[in-house]
Amino acid sequence: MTWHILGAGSLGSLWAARLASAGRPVRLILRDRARISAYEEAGGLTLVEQGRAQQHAIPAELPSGSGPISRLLLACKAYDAEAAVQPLLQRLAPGAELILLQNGLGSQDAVAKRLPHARCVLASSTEGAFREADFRVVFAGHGFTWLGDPLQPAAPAWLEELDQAGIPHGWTPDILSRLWRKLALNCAINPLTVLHDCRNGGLAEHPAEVGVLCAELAELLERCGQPDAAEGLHDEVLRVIHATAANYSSMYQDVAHGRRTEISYLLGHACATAARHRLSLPHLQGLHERLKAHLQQRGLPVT
Ligand code: NAD
Ligand code: KPL
Repeated sequence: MTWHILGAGSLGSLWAARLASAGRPVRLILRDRARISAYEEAGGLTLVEQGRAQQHAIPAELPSGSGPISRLLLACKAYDAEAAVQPLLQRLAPGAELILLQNGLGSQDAVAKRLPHARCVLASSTEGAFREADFRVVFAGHGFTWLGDPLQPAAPAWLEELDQAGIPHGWTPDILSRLWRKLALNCAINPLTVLHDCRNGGLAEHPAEVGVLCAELAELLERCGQPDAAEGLHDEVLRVIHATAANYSSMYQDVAHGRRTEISYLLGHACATAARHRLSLPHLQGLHERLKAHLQQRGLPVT
């Protein structure tokens, strides 16, 4: 079965190149004719691994292309996900499966609501990749991708294809817990690195601020039925700060490059969930306000 991949960015290109190298049929879905022309001019996707570049001439098509789609990897940013699936609705075959690779929470529900007849598999990834140029992606760090379907615990047969493609992954019956845990880690670290203008390790200078955020995030996770995601959160945040001390967080990099952030699907989602549960989390809400003001000052979207 063909893997349709929407989003030839960092993670989409990584998956596309690995699946194509393993002999799986892959087709990229690019936004418009201009992107298709640019792609053709580039001669395909280039993946750089350990300094070695390899080009993959994977066929590309428009969202309005003609063939049915049975398996779709949605590899765009959370804020693009709902709009990105809209033009594909007519093409989805009965029983189609989507893999939603978005970080944070909120976009997955928005996509699933538009596709009541498709299976949505959610993913939470710690793989690292970045775009060096258009259609040229650098594999930046080994990670792992958790996959799961909150509505259907049985693992799909195509996981075997991920094994063959060398995509490190695991199937979990509790993907929401994984997504909440990552969201909490990202909320405790990423906004503070932006506001303090520092690498992850710089947060070691702000232990009280980190501690109080972790306590509020753990309270939120408990209240919204995710006690496992709350377990040992503060310790893990400290461990990640230490282990990734030299790195700039993904949100820091987005802001530094003048790119839109996924704030609405991280802090925004956490604060909206707290409000729905009538939970007062003053530090988290204050952080959200400070981050929005910071983004606004730089002309970046606050959603
Ligand atoms: P990216 O910006 O590199 O790539 C997204 C691609 O989607 C872009 O090429 C964009 O043009 C394309 N796109 C957006 N809307 C589209 C549309 N309507 N039609 C066709 N293409 C469209 O993003 P990324 O870094 O690969 O991130 C994807 C998701 O994975 C994010 O939620 C991110 O937080 C998460 N993630 C990324 C990494 C990483 O290392 N890059 C690691 C873990 C998680
Ligand atoms: O995932 C991250 C990111 O930068 O987005 C880490 C390294 C965990 C920091 O939150």
